[in-house]
Amino acid sequence: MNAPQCVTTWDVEAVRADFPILAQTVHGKPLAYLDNAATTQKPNAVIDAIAHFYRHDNANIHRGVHALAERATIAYEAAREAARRFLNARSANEIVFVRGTTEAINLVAASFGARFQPGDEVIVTAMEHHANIVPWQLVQARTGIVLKVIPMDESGALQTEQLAALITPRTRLVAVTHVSNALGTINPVAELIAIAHQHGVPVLVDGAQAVPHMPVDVQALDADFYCFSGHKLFGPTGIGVLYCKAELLESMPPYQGGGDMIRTVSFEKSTFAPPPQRFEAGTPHIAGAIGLKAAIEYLERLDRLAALRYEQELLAYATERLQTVPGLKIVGTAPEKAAVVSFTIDGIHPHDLGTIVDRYGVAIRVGHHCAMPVMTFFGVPATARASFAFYNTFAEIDQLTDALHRARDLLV
Ligand code: C6P
Repeated sequence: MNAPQCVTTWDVEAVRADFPILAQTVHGKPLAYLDNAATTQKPNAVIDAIAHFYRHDNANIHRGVHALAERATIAYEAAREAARRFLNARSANEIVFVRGTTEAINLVAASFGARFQPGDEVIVTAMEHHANIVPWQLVQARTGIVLKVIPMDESGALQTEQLAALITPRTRLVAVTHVSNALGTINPVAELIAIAHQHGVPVLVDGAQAVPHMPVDVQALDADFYCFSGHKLFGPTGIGVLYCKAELLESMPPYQGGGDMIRTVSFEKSTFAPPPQRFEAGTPHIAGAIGLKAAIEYLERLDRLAALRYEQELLAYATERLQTVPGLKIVGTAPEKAAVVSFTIDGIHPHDLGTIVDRYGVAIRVGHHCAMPVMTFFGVPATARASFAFYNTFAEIDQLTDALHRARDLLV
């Protein structure tokens, strides 16, 4: 298969110029950064926004009356509005800033989960990241809830039709990943939400691997909770978003206590601020929120549908090219996939693969990808994973394929 260089109008070289880190060599080879599901690289717009904040506006928010405090507060709240726009939430009050997807789910588990009773049920999918399994197991240990799992088939596609049968009058939440980080599977979340809502059950969507690839509209999905991490969206680490429908968020108790989340405090009793402040105790990651806003605005300047089409071409090309490597098996072949390819090569441990391709300038992730139940399902201890962003190129896929051929020559 020849690289389909001209299929889309996507100007990948122009986009790459926005990401200074990409223009480097590693071990004397051009860097091919194919570990975007772990974290994405940052455009100049994000780097500059963070530097600008610390150079000119740095102050704590919501507390000061001085000029810098006012500027920092306005910038932080503008970031909330950008996140609202990005997800098409109805109100900025439905946007809670958190450290990332992991903290978002832990917040929901601790706060919304506080109402669960022994025997109540939470339903997840067979392809969840540990971040959407372990918080529910912590609730389970405290409260005695039951964790149920929607199965997937041998391709890694979710058996969506199984959901209705798993729901009972005790089901309190369905918590599903939008896109699997280990397999790339895109789950039909609109359909899952519709099924759950027919039974009056709210739905949490882990959007960590979805938002970097596709536009998301929480109102169109009718998601009750939706969360993502800034660092996987070309923004900074340590900042993320939990979207929650206003009426649900209003009904939830605080997650952490401290400054900036209260209305009144005495030694006898405290009363709490309304959402989202109720859920943002302490000084938040102000610069992170400002960097995330810059990332969102950067994405808003791109043609995201063209980016998605381009990534799908990268996925098709990588799927074809990688299969020229003898003994290579792709793990996760669902019909609907984001640009993620997990694979094994007979006779080579994925960690050795990762180390060797790094010598050829190629960055991929190897391991269980914090999705051990997925590895167990496919009967492998680990996989190698190439995950793409809209700044990757067909030439980088060739570079990966060549490096894998060499690894095989060396090790098998
Ligand atoms: N997946 C990966 O390499 P945090 O760490 O909180 O930003 O995101 C956690 C998380 C939650 N859900 C999904 C679907 C994810 O993919 C991740 C992070 C990275 O696949 C690191 S393990």
